[in-house]
Amino acid sequence: MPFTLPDLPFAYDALQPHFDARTMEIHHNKHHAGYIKKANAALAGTQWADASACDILRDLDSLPADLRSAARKHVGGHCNHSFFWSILSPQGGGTPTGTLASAIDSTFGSFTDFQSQFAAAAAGRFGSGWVWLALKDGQLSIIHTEYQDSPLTAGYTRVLGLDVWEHAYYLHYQNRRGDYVTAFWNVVNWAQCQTYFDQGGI
Ligand code: MN3
Repeated sequence: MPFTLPDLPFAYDALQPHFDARTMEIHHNKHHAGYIKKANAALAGTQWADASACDILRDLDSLPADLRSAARKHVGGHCNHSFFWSILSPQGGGTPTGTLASAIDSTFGSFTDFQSQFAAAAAGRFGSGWVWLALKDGQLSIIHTEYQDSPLTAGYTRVLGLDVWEHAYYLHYQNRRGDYVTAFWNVVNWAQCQTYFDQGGI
């Protein structure tokens, strides 16, 4: 089955005023859809045409070099954005609870310390990429990836992620990436992140 664009679990304007409707619409319906179109074109007729996006990214080195480059960009873009939509919610924000909250406290010091370190990683990501709260060997860490590289390719699983490409914030925040990161905390679906954490990340 070729990849298809997943519906957003909320309306384009549902995350306002934090993420504006026009950005969400273009981000989902143009950018994410574009990655899917290019991923499907690259994989059509190959043995990976029916594989899951995550499986491809976990074993990217098994692809021939010409396909690997396209999959890294476009399957990566599809997988990253599908995850991103899932951890956003109009009812989001607040703080994590339960075992994820405990793990964040023990790893980073406190939730506030975690937020500071995550924001610093987002600010330090030069150019386009993503910042993640990721798991490896049961250990939480903040990592960042360039372009559409997936944490899965580096052996991590994901608990939380933030797209810091300019297309994710430029219409509303222009060059103010820090303000976008601050706004992000108001729309994080911590219940979903807890679900991912419970399963060892996805
Ligand atoms: Mn994006």
